[in-house]
Amino acid sequence: MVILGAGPAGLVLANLLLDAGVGCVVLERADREHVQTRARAGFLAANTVRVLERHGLADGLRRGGREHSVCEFRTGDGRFRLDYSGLGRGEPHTVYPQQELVTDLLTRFLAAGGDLRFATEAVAVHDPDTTQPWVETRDADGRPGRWTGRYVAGCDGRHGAARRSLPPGAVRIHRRDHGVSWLGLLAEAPPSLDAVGYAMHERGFAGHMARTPETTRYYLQCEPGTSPASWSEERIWDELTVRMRAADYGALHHGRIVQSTVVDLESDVLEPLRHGSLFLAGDAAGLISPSAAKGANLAVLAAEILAEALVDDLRNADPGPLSRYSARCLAHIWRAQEFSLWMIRLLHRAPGQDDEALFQEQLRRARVESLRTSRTHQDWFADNYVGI
Ligand code: RFL
Repeated sequence: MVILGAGPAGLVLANLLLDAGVGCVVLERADREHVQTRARAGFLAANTVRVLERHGLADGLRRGGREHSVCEFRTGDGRFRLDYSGLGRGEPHTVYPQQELVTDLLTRFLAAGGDLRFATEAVAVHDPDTTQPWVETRDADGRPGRWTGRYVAGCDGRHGAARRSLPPGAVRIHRRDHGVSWLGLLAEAPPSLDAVGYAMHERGFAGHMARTPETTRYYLQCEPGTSPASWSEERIWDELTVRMRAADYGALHHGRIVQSTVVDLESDVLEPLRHGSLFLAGDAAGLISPSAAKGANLAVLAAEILAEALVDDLRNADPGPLSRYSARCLAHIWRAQEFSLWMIRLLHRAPGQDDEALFQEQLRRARVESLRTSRTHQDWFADNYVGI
C-alpha cells in the first residue's frame, strides 16, 4: 500500500493500517521540519476526537487540546453569543493546532516502525486502472524512484500527484469559486476573546479564532487577487480593530504577525473518490473553504473509513466496504460543503450596491437575526457547526 502525503489524512490512514498489520509506505514531498511546523487548522469536531481516541491517536490532544464552545457574532446591530455545547447535539470543539496533531501522528507512526519517506515527491501514479499501480517519485536531489503496492491512497492535497494522475474524464470535478478572499493571519498574541469571533462590518468580514494561549488566528476579508505584502502589520491591526469593533467590545491583544496568506474561498469535490486502485482522501478528494473549519475533520474521517475498508479488502477478502468508500465519504463532504456555503453567505455582504446586492444584504441580515433569536435555528447551527 502506497500513501501519498503526510498530512492528517495520510498519517491517520498510515497509523491505522500499521496497527492492522497492513504494510504501507508514506511518501512525503516536504522535509520533516516543514511538515511539523505548517500551521493550518485548529478546530476539531467532537467526532474527529472520537475517531482519534478510538484508535489510540489522541494522547497529545488529550494533554494539549482545549475545549471550545462559544462563538460571538458582531454586527452593526450589536453582538450576541451562542454556547453551542448547550445547543443541538451538545458538543464542543477541541482546539488543537494541526501541526501538533501531525507531529503526534508521525511520531507514533515512526515509533511503531512505520515507513515514512520525507523529501520524496510523488511525480505520478501510473497504471491506476490495474491491480499493480506504481508511483514514480523523485527525491530532493532529483533522483528518481519507483514504489509499488496493491493500492495507492492519494492524500497529497489539492495540488498533489494523485489528482494529476487521474485520466481525463475518469472523475467529475465539481468546482465553485465563492468570489471571496481572506487574508489568513497567525498572530503571536493571546486570544482577544473567549470565543470564536465573527465580525460582520461594512468594510468586510473579520474573524478571530484561538489557537493556543499564545497564538491567535485572524482572518480579514480582502479583495480577490490581493498580495499579502500589501498589508503591513500596522494596517492589519488597524483594520482588525475597526472590523472587530474593538472600541465597543474590548481591545485586541496585538502581537507579531508570523503568517499571512491569502486564502481564496473555493470548493471542489471529485466524484467518485476512486479510480481503479487509486483512492482519494482529504483535500485531494475535495477542497472546502475554511469558513466552517471542516477540512482537517473531513480528512480524518475519510482516513478512518478508507483504512477500515482497506483492511476488510486486504486482510478479510471482503471488497464491499472499499466499493462503498466513495459514496460514504461524499455524503459527509457534501453536507460539510452545504454548511460552509451557508456560513459564507452569513458572513459576507454581496458585492456592489445594485438592487440585487441590497436585496441579498437584507436577506443576510434577516438570517443573522433569525440565528440570534430562534432556538430552533441555533440548534440547527450547532448541529452543523460541530458536526462532521
Ligand atoms: P494536507 O494537510 O495538505 O497534507 C498533504 C500532504 O501531502 C504532501 N504532498 C505531497 N507529498 C508527496 N508527493 C506530492 N506530489 C505531494 N504533494 C503534496 C504535502 O506536503 C502535505 O504534507 O492534506 P490533508 O491530509 O488532506 O489535510 C487537509 C487539511 O490540511 C486541510 O483541510 C485543513 O488545514 C483546512 N483548514 C482547516 N480545517 C479544519 O478542519 N479546521 C480549521 O480550523 C481549518 N483552518 C484550514 C484552516 C486551511 C487553511 N489554509 C492554509 C487553506 C486554516 C487555513 C488558513
